[in-house]
Amino acid sequence: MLIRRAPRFTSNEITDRKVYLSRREWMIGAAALTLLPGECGAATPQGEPLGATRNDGLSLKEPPTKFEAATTYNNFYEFGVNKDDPARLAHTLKPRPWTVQVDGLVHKPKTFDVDELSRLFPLEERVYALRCVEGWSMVIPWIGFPLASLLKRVEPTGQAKYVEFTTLLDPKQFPGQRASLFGFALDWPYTEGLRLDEALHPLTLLTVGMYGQVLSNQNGAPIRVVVPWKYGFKSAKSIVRIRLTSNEPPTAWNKAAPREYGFYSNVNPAVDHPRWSQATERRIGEFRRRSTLPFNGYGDQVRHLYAGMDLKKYY
Ligand SMILES: Nc1nc2c(c(=O)[nH]1)N[C@H]1C(S)=C(S)[C@@H](COP(=O)(O)O)O[C@H]1N2
Ligand SMILES: [Mo]
Repeated sequence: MLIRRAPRFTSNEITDRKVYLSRREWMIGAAALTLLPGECGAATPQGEPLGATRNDGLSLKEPPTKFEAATTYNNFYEFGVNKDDPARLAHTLKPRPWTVQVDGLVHKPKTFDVDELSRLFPLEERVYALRCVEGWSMVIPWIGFPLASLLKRVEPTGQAKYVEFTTLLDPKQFPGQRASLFGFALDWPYTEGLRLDEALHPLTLLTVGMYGQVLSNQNGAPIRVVVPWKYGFKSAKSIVRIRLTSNEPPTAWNKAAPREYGFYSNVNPAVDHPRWSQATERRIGEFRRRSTLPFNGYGDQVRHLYAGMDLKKYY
C-alpha cells in the first residue's frame, strides 16, 4: 500500500499438505490428552493447538502457503509499515483477556469474551485464498465461525444496513499507533466495514485460529474477520467492536487514500489500482505470477450481491 517489496518466499517453501495435516492432527490429539476438566475456559495463547471441523465445501483445493511465510510476511500497520514488523513487534499485543462489543442497530447488544465466542459457535477450518491489494496472495487454513452466526444472535434491527469493525486502539501495545515513530499513520483505530448482506454471507468468517493453532498476534489475534472475495485490507485484525449502522461506515484506507481504496474493494482484475495493475498476482511461494480472478475466485458464490452495480464506480 505504501511500500512495495517482492515477496522473499520461493516454491520449495510451500508446505506439503500431508505433512501439515499430520502435524495438525498430532497437535489436536496432544491437546485433548493434556486438557484437564475445568481447563477448557483457560486463556489460550497463540500457537496452542485449536480443534476445528474441516469445511471441505468452502475450502480451496490448493496447498496452503507455508506457515512460516504466513506468520512473517504480514500487513499490520499498527506494528509498522514493513512486512516483517508485525512478526518482530507483535509480542507487545496482549490477546487475552479480550472482549468484543457487538452493538449499534441490534435488539440484543452484548459484549462477548473472545473465548466465550469460540465456545458458543462451532469452529470450522476453511482454506481460503487471501489477495492483498499490493499484488500478492496466500492460501491459509483459517479456523473460525461465520460472522452471520454472531450477527443473528444479537438480532439486527430493520434499520441495520452496514457492519463496522474496529481494531483495538492502544499505542502501548501497538507501536505503529505512536505515529511519530514511523512518520506514517492511518486514522487510528483501524476501522473497516461491510454491507449487511456481505457480512451475513456464509463465506465471511470471524477467525480465531489458523493452521490448527490459536491465531498468532501478527495475524490479528485474538479475533479478526476474513472476507475472501475482497482485498486483504477489508479483513480487519484484532477486533474489539462490531457495530451495526444504517449508513456506510468510514474506513481507514478509504479515508487515507479514497481514490485508491474504495468501500467495496472486491478483488477485480479489470479495475486497476491508480498506481499499478490488478490483473495478476504472485502466490507467496510460487515463482510465476498468475492471473487474478474476479472476486478472488469466489464469483459464483458472491456475484449476485452486486447485480446491477457498476463495479468500476463502486471499486
Ligand atoms: N487492524 C489491521 N487490520 C489489517 C491490516 C492492518 O494494517 N491493520 N492490514 C490488512 C491487510 S492490507 C492485509 S493484506 C491483511 C493481511 O493479513 P495477514 O497478515 O494475516 O496475511 O490484513 C488486513 N487487516
Ligand atoms: Mo493488503
